Amino acid sequence: MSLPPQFTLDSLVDETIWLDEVESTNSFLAERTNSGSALALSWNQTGGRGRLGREWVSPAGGSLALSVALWPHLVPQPLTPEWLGSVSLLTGACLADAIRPHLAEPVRIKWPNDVLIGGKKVAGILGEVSGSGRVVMGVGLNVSLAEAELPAENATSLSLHSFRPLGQLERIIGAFVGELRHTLAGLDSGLTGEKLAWVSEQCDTLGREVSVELPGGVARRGRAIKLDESGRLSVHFDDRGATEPVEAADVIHLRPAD
Ligand code: BT5
Repeated sequence: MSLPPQFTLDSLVDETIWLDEVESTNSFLAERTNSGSALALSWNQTGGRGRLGREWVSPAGGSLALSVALWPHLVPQPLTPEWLGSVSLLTGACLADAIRPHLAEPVRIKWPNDVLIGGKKVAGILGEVSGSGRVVMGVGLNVSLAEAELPAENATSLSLHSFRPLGQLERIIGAFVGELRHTLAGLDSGLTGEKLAWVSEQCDTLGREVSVELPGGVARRGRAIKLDESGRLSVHFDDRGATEPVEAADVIHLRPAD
């Protein structure tokens, strides 16, 4: 890695670990006993995990798996669900912000954990807490996948847009990790003020008609109104005529005609 001085990864985390092959960079960091911050990266992740037991597919060499074991001094004790929810959202916002200067197209986030280009998923985020209380945020980023290599219908990759990987990817990673560290400082009080406004601005879900798929398979339609201080999405549901916060769910963006 030859990052510009302000983005030197070694100055941002205690350890940077490139892995030739790994089952899951999240599991790798969660299982380590070191207590500092760390970044694990691999171009060859063989058993990537998504949320709710789903699979994350990283075709070798074209999709980057990276995980950050968060800086212990920035993680509140005890951990609260509000803080964790906020950090997952912020991680997506930090990544989108780091990618944006390198692309001509808008880069947006989708609640709760996707980064989108042109409405398609270029990255997914998985936040986990290990048995020892270590918080690991994982990112799967599709970098140079060709159309035929995309592992899911609504997927895209950076190089299918105006992105030319060499050199820029290192800057994106450095800017992402630096921004994440900066953003986590002072988050104890929740996602408030400028941080909430900053994430909301980037969130493509807000203002849209959505279908909210709740655990258990129930889907409800409504309009996404706002994000709250815990990173939850407030939805005005058509069936009840009321606005309610949603936390563990998937959201489908519906076009006006749906
Ligand atoms: C996510 O889950 O989007 C979180 C993905 C996190 C992956 C990273 S890689 C580094 C770290 N180590 C891990 O083991 N995991 C993390 P979810 O919202 O549940 O989305 C999963 C769904 O996205 C799948 O069911 C597919 O439909 C789709 N999908 C799978 N692979 C994809 C890809 N490469 N690009 C776009 N979509 C994909």
